[in-house]
Amino acid sequence: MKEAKATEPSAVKALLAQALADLLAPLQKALPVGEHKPTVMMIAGVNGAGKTTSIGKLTWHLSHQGSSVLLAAADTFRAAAKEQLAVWANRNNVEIVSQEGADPAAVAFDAVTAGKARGRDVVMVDTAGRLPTQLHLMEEIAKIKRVITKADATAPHETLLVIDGNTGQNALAQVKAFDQALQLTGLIITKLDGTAKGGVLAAIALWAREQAEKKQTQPMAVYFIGVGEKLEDLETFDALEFAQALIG
Ligand SMILES: Nc1nc2c(ncn2[C@@H]2O[C@H](COP(=O)(O)OP(=O)(O)O)[C@@H](O)[C@H]2O)c(=O)[nH]1
Ligand SMILES: [Mg+2]
Repeated sequence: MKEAKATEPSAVKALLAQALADLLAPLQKALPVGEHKPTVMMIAGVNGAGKTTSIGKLTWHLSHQGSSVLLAAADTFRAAAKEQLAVWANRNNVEIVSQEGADPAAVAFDAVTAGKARGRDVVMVDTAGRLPTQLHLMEEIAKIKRVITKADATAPHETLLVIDGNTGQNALAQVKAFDQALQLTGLIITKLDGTAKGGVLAAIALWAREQAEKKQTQPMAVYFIGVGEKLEDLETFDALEFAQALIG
């Protein structure tokens, strides 16, 4: 502020938004689709974060870009979960792989195998919600990932964590725990259509930068934000827009 001789509140706000945008910029990346056929994505997160809804919206987004999508109902804990995903599959007019009373890893395996056999561009694997403290469930989701790799040695190509934008600082703990279990490649932040602004993303960006430096890798991406419950309510992440909305 001294350097820019900013005294007006609006000028200070703009500088703050720019500083935040610079911090978030490395997270802004386009979701790569097309390098692998199928591109296999698994979607993880706590209960109610918006995993299934985001898969529905992402299916719409990718279909409109010309990709053929296959969904895997690997949330086998609740009968309703499969039906919920089937509703999104119907809305998008895409196929879904599910099994009665099956093991989630087996459903994921079948879906990846079917995606290859049917020549689909994208396979998305829905999973049951779980808390990082439920260690047996964290172990189970790591197993789902390993079994996906058995169906396709290069898969999963994306391992995404869905975070509810209302979560606050606990979101960072979620990112750390799911990353440890799954080596996340990206995030989707949901419910940014309400009062939530997703400020915790600043802490996540700092952590992601540290991790990337330590491991000499690219930081994980924030691919999309959820801004409602309809098919079209998914937007690609824009660091500057996000920062400006946060500063207000
Ligand atoms: N307003 C709003 N609601 C959302 C958004 N994403 C998901 N939801 C709602 O959050 C609730 C939980 O979503 P769901 O996809 O079932 O979560 P899951 O348990 O992670 O699969 C549902 O009522 C969704 O309609 C979003 O971006 N905005
Ligand atoms: Mg769900």
